[in-house]
Amino acid sequence: MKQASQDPQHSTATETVYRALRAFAERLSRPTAPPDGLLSARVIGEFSAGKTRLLRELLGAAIPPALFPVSSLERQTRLPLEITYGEPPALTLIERANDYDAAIPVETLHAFPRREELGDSDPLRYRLQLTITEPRLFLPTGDRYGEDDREPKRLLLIDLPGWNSGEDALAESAAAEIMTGYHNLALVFVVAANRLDGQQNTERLREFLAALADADFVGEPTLILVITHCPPADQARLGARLRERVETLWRELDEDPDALRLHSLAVDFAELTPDELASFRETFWGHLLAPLQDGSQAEPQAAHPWIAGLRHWSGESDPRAHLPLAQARIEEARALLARACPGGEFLPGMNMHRLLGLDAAALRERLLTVWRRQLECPDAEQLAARLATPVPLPDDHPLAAWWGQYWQANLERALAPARQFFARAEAVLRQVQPTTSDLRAYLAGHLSEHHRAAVQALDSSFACLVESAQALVAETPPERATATLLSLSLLEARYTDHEAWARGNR
Ligand SMILES: Nc1nc2c(ncn2[C@@H]2O[C@H](COP(=O)(O)OP(=O)(O)O)[C@@H](O)[C@H]2O)c(=O)[nH]1
Ligand SMILES: [Mg+2]
Repeated sequence: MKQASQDPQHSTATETVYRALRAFAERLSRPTAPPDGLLSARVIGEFSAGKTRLLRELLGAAIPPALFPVSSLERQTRLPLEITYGEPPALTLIERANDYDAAIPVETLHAFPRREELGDSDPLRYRLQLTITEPRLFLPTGDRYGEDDREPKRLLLIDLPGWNSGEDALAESAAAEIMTGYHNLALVFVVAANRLDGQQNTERLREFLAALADADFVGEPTLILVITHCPPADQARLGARLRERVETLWRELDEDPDALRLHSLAVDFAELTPDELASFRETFWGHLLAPLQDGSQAEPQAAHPWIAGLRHWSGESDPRAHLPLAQARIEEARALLARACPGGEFLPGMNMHRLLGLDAAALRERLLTVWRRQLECPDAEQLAARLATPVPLPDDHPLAAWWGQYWQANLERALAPARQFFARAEAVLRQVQPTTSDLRAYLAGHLSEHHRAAVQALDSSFACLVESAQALVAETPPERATATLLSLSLLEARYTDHEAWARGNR
């Protein structure tokens, strides 16, 4: 075995399975972008409050530096910046007035545009769309909009132009129109600590809460308050003060205080240690995604991100659907081989004596007819079809490598000798001549060894695996079936390698 594993030309079964499992893991870790959902989380606040900075701090590692949204004291953000899941990361100018409109790509951008580069694109019609590979923007069980729709969707995180920038229609338009989305996960209100008491911010907060009360949410209306530029010493106090103010405004709107999920986070991004930033991120994402966790105990979002993907396999893409066919092929091959040689004889009851008087062609005809009747198979094509390796999984299936390199390769190894045996048997039967003296001995001499090899190929540890795997067909959930199948394949490969090693050492 040692030698085999050092020789790249001759990799062991275990190495093959490991490689296939790595390919599987890689594919699952990079889900292809699902369609846009209707679900959004909007980040709003005054110009320069720290909205863009917040998003950068949350997503930093996932954003390619060139596409980094500009966060500065200049009035940069004029168009809404929509951030969502996509591979590879890209920045695109899109036309999309409402979250429920399809995004029409206008231009691919290779760097975050300066304000003047965007010309006079109407912020009520155009957005910048930044797609990044942040798994939290990938909603494996959908956007919770339709009752039954559990198809994966992507979440839109939207950085809106701030108010107080003086001239923008968007920033200054009515709260209801821009501050809330069509279907909201949560709203994020960002305010700088030293602007907490600003008259305009309080006014905006009131308008904004009124809009929030009317908006559609996944669960309860959820508001996350983020106070930026906030020195640690003031964080608890200012956080509490803003909360109280929101609660008061909420009551003044005659809204039920218990119906608002309110979170407040006070932070100074410039002062965060890496650990503090990590913990800020966790807290923020926890608050933001909390509404998606509710009422979904059966399929927790916190579960392994692959699970939702695996649960999505259906029909032909569900590997379980292919297990019975593999077992059927193996059984069919065994049955055909048994019929080929009942009681250790290839054509029992047939001998040259019974073929007396036939010329070579008639003799051949007769033997093939008897042979096929014995096999219960009318012709060679059908025989080959019954022993064919089933079709592969589509190339884009995450299990395609494992399926092709392990499952199908082993199934082929199990079935090919049977196919070869039957092809050979046909050829051997066609060569029987009127002068052949002992049919039984002739057939045994030409076929016994191949028959034995074909039977043996079906008596493998892989064939055992296929048989036990049938128990997985009815097993739910599918991810468990897949996990079991993969573990079994690794065990089987190790066993096969050990066997080969033991044989070599005998
Ligand atoms: N020191 C410090 N600077 C911040 C903080 N939050 C934002 N900034 C800076 O304030 C400026 C305006 O922030 P930006 O995110 O562009 O504000 P926006 O207009 O709301 O998007 C930028 O230079 C940010 O880096 C913070 O918590 N502490
Ligand atoms: Mg900004």
